[in-house]
Amino acid sequence: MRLGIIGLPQSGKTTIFNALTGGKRPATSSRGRFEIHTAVVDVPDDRLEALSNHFKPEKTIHAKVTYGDIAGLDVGSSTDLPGSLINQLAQMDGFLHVVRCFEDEGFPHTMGSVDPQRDMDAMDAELLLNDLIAVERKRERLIDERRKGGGRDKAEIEREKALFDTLHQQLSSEIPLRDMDFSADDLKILSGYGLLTLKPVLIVLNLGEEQSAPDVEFRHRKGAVVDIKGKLEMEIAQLPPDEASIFLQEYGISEPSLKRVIRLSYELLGLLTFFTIGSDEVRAWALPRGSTAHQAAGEVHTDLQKGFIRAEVITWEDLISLGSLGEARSKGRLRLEGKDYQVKDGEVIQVRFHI
Ligand SMILES: Nc1nc2c(ncn2[C@@H]2O[C@H](COP(=O)(O)OP(=O)(O)O)[C@@H](O)[C@H]2O)c(=O)[nH]1
Ligand SMILES: [Mg+2]
Repeated sequence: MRLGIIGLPQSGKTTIFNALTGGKRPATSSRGRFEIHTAVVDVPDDRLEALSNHFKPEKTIHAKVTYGDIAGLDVGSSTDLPGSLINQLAQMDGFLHVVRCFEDEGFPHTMGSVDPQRDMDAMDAELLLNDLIAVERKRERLIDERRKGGGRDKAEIEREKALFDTLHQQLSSEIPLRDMDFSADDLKILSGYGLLTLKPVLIVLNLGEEQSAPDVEFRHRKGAVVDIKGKLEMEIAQLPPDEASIFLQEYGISEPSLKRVIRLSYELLGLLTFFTIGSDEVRAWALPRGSTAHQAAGEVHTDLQKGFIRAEVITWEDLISLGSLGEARSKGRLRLEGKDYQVKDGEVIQVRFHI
């Protein structure tokens, strides 16, 4: 799962990337220049910690999210976004949109004043415009295709045309595509187009040290807003753990602030977590909500999916209170489920398979 960190130049993208990843990239802004840096982050999970404390495996492996710090996205320029940038954005599963709230005279805002609502709306509009252009191009291609004939089934072309007409209508009324409800078939058609406003977004208000969150209006149905003291959190993320906890106390920061952003972005992507317990390893896995036991097996290993017979399922709490998979099995507390079983968040899964 890949999340792109976007925002205006100097909004604090690199700073927040460093805070999330414990990284040390210099917080310089490469204005106007497209650049991307990525890092993989463990998703914090108290349930995994509990399982690990209980089973004491050699290895405890977290579910992962990849963050990309994407520089070079600006608003209000008269030209289209560069293709290489759009390509990168299109490959993301969702966005963290960083909005500058901090005041810093050393780094004046490029628009002369700090105004979170203005910046947030401007970036939203930029992404929307980009989708509108893409949708218009697609409609023209469909009209061409219909005129020439001979290729695809006519009804199929008409169906796509109708879909893209609806998108066009929505975008023209400034509604991001993520706020629409699509059928699974429509989503399948759209999945190849990398439309940016279809992707989930988490607005991250980047606050100064002494600041509390300003009142901004997030005008859309789907998405969420969080605030974070970016620079302070980055500095803490780079301290050795014992110094970090002293620092946190001094500033009265509840530790989970970073954790909260990571977990929220995970939820935003519509993921659930399931666990596997091996002889030497306790592991958390990410899976889109609604996935089946068969898909969960495939996430762990293709052999498990190919040779899938049954899944043994139990909640993480029940497993801990019963003590072990063996105990749970002998007490008849491991549920046997088939291929199409929908996995639920927090379940421990053991796949029975043949090779
Ligand atoms: N005072 C203050 N400065 C910040 C904060 N976040 C970022 N900055 C500063 O703003 C400048 C731009 O930040 P950077 O992360 O490079 O922004 P980017 O261009 O969006 O990647 C840097 O000098 C940062 O140190 C913050 O929360 N408070
Ligand atoms: Mg940067």
